[in-house]
Amino acid sequence: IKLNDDITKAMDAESLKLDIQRHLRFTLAKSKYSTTKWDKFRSVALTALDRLHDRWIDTQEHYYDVDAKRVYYISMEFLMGRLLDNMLVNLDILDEVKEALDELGLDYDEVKENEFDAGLGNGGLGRLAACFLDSMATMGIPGYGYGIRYDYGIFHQQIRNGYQIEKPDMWLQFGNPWDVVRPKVLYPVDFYGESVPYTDSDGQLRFKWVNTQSVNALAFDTPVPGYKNDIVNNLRLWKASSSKAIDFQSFSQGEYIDAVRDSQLQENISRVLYPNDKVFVGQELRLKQEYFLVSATLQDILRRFKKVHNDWRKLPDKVAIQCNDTHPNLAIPELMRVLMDYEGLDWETSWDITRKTINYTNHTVLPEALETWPVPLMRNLLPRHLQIIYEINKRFLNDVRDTFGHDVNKVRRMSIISEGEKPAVQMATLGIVGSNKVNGVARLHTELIKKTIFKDFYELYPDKFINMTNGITPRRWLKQCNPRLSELISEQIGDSWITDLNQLKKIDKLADSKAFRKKFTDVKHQNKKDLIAFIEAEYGISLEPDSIFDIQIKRIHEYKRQLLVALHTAMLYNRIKANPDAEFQPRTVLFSGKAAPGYTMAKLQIKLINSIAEKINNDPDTKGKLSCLFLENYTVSLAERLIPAADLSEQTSTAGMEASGTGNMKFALNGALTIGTLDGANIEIREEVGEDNIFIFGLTDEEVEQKRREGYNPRDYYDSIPELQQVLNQIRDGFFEPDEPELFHPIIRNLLDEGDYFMVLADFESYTKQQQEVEKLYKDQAKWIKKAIHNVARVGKFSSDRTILEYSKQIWDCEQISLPKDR
Ligand code: DL6
Repeated sequence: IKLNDDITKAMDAESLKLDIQRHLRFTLAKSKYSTTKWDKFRSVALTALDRLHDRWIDTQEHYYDVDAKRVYYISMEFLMGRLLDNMLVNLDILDEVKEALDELGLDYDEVKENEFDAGLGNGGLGRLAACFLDSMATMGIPGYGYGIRYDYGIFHQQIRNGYQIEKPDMWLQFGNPWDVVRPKVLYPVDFYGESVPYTDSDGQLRFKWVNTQSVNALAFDTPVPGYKNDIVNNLRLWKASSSKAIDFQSFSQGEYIDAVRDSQLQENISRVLYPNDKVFVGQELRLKQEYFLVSATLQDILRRFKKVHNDWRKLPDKVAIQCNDTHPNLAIPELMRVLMDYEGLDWETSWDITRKTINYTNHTVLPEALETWPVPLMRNLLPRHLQIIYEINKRFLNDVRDTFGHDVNKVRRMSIISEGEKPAVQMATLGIVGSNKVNGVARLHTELIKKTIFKDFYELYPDKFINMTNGITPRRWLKQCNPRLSELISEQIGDSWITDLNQLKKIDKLADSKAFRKKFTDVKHQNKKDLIAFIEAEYGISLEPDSIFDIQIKRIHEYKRQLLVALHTAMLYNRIKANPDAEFQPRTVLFSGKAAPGYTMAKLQIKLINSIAEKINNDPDTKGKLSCLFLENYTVSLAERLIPAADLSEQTSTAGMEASGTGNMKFALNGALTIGTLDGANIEIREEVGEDNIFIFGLTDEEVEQKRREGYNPRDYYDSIPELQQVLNQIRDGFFEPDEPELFHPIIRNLLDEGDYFMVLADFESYTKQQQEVEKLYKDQAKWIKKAIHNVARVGKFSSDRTILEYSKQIWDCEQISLPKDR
């Protein structure tokens, strides 16, 4: 190989080929006999990194040069998925890399399969953070993601005999090719100890946090490129590293295990992602993780600020912090602590700076998800923070009394510390009191938080609450995952839609063109065939491409109501059995999603879906008519395969319970029609695509509330809907699980005897009626495809670029930046 500097910079296929070969030989030291698949992937990743690092340094230097206001997105979760495609697309060298690999006798699609998904998140909240990173870089927002580099991300799900089994996620087993360790970016994070008062040289009462135990946070950086704009932002993830590698005293006494045990325990902080979605687990290790993230991140942010500024009052002009849910809300007492205890500022100034700098996003109204840390736990782990929180609360409640008078109940409801037998710190309240803006993630959700969980606070601070409807990045969720549709669109309207998704409106009128519809249909058909081939290879099941691909993929949770889809599927099966010769609209029902390991009901629902699927798939009467499959181990990569092939997107949550949803946006953007409730962002999707182009069913959030108030009896529905009764009886009597006939009794009890909290039965009839409309429409392919095209054309609003620009203008008050041309 002839080496010259330029091959690390040039973007043509020939140079890329040379760089890939160079990395194989000189970085990885592999011969043609020893090269593995992983090496091939890594050498391509390293080739991309050569180009990324250059732009990364330039971008970061430029932010200093122009003294940019920076945005810090702090999140316990970043569900990044695979990065290779994204890096190459945003660098605009995907085609060249494909060509280079082709010349080397390698297939790009095979090479990219060797990357592990970075699954450092549970679901929507973590994936939103990942979409936001892409949009911040693409929109020229000086954004930084801060999170934890878990050794183990979301568990690997296996389905064995229909049950979910959790296995560790070994994403780092060969190392992470994308990140760069920064051994010198290492901060101590303290825990335990006590807060002691002293008087400073000015006679001021101050506090010192002493006798602490300390862990180090070590930085790992991943480049985050914008789309074709040379900007490369940074995702910094912290790994816990022991402050003393081994205890030399015990080591020298030969107690080797004891010597390493302590350091192991300290490093457990970043060992594993908590796999719970929407349920608060009040474990000390989780609180440690949250503080670990916040402390290291603030030290880093403030160090960067201090490099060029010496007036702390300027902090809100140069720094905006966004807390992704309440998990990082300890940033509020932590910033107060640093400003007062280290920088010597007074309370009022520190409070003013803190409140102007920090913002908090709420992602759920479900009460069981709200974080409330027991006071004794926090006192033990973070005594100085608890003291600050008490002081914040004292002052805040004085304001409440000043505004509302001595309304004892109100004061109790609004207190940051809930009193009673088990006093606890209310992290959402802390977030509201200590922040500049609080936002919900879809219009209905924001209205609901103002009316329900945060009602008192909305009365006190009406201007603090703001809506930021979620979005998804068009790079990953259309350009990358659906290259056929992307090319078809670009062929018609050019490719400005990639960074300006409203441009898709231009294809709206093409719905009337037969020729365009034909091409659109072919794209969907090919995508379905790709998925069919994948499923055939993985599961040995063959699917019918002309059937409706009816897909529900998301975390398994009762409020999302996978059960509704499962009951409907079982009902369709009964219809086939009752009338095997009748005409039947073929349908393929696909599910995927993980249940929290301790969520018994959700896990039982997975088993039920698998039992129903088994019955259907093994019955010759269903052949060519109905198939059902639960795909194991739902990941970002699996979503990228499924969404482009979908005809129907299932968004069936009980109205009022899904804050936004983002899967709903991904499906519509890829030409699937939605069947959904008036919940979360479904409402805004309906508004955009038009009510003729979406199947809405079920109770509204207000009707749900009314029914709950007035008394809801699910048995009324069981008694009056024969097909529903039949399915429920079958489940109860072991029809789908003859060897264990009572297995699903808890599900039936929950629906019929325990009040059916999520109102599955109340919405069943309306859902099945809309499903009939689906079938009717699907038979008229011209009409169906027209509506599918309208969906693609009209969902531009749901680009995360739009969301990020709204945050930038209305919350962060920061500018879009572009790099100088002559850099
Ligand atoms: O905002 C992102 C995402 C929404 O789209 C989902 O509707 C919502 O359920 C999810 N919320 C959470 C909250 N978990 N906790 N805590 O994951 O956020």
